[in-house]
Amino acid sequence: MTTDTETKPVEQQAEEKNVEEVKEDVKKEEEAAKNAEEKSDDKAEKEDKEKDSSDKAAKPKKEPAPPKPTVHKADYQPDVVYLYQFMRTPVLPSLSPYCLKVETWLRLAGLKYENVDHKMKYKSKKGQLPFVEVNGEEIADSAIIIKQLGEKFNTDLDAGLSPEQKLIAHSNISMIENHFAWVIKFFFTTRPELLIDGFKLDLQQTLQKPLPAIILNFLFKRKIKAAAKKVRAHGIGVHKPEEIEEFGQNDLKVLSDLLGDKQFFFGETPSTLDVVAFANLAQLVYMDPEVSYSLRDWLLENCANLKGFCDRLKDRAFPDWEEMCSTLDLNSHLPKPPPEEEKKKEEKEEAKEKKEDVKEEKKKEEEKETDEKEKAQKEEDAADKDDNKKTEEKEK
Ligand SMILES: N[C@@H](CCC(=O)N[C@@H](CS)C(=O)NCC(=O)O)C(=O)O
Repeated sequence: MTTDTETKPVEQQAEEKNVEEVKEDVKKEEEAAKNAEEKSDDKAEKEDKEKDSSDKAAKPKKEPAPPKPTVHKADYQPDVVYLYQFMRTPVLPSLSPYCLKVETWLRLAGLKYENVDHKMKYKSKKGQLPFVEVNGEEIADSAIIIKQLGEKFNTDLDAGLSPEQKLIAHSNISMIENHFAWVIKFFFTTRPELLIDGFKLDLQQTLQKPLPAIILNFLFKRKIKAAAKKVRAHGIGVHKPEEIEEFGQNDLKVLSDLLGDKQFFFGETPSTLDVVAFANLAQLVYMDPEVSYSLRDWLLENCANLKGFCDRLKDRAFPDWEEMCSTLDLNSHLPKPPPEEEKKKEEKEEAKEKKEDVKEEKKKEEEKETDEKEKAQKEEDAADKDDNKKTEEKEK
């Protein structure tokens, strides 16, 4: 009797072994995440208990030690926002509309920020991306990030809106994020090739795992499956694809009519609604045109003003868009340290300038010395002359 293993080719056995190992890793990761969640619940419970007992005792207490920073970026600069998000793609700065929303907002608000190259290792304490760290504190969820950073740095893109415009903004942001975004997620999760080809993804770079293609595909499909479950849980996923596409068209029509021929939704200056609309529409508008996608084609045909709007916001917030998509650099907005050759050249030039400065200084000192010598000589001559004159007068 032969066993199953004996009858399979060696390569197939190796691949299966790899897949099994990855499954084991993924299981471990999931357990670690669960433990972290439980730990954080336990911690909260412990903190509540401690608070209760300290309230009861009501004794004067020692000043508590300042809390230790619980952030990943320990060497942070004060007031710099550290953004944790997904990797760049060759067509879009981020696959996630929530990450693109935060980065676009940071740029329009003019805040100092840096993307942390975390190699897809971290998620927020809420288990998602994006999150930010600022002055040793984590803030998670795109809407909460924008609200809290706006308050902290006194920036509000909506300060110029009337109360009625604020209501319109609120309801449209809600429509985009709680309805339209799920339409897009439905298509991405039922047709993963839309994501892979439409965003020209290299799975090794996207997932930041140096694994064979077969394993990367397995991991990616696993993520897509988990996302598809969420789409069904949202409720939209129970409908037929053509019905869901129509839902998407209806939302796009609302946005297109609201925008009309204005530059941005409320005039010439972008507001938070512009940021949210851009971050979600960009997924359709900038997807590789070679990849067929009927909702994108419908948008371009029937809502041309939305494409113009995306281009305007992109130019305003991302002058380095082409660079970041071609180099996949997370921080193309930051000045680069000079490359080694340039650095050497600069150092040489600095040394040369210093040498010349020293020479000049020496020359000046010598000239000063000569001047002083000449002056002293003159004074001496004058004194001699004076003495001679006095002696002559005495002799007379
Ligand atoms: N409400 C959150 C939504 C963020 C969100 O859904 N993030 C997704 C990616 S688009 C995520 O991190 N999912 C977990 C995962 O990919 O593992 C926000 O606005 O930031």
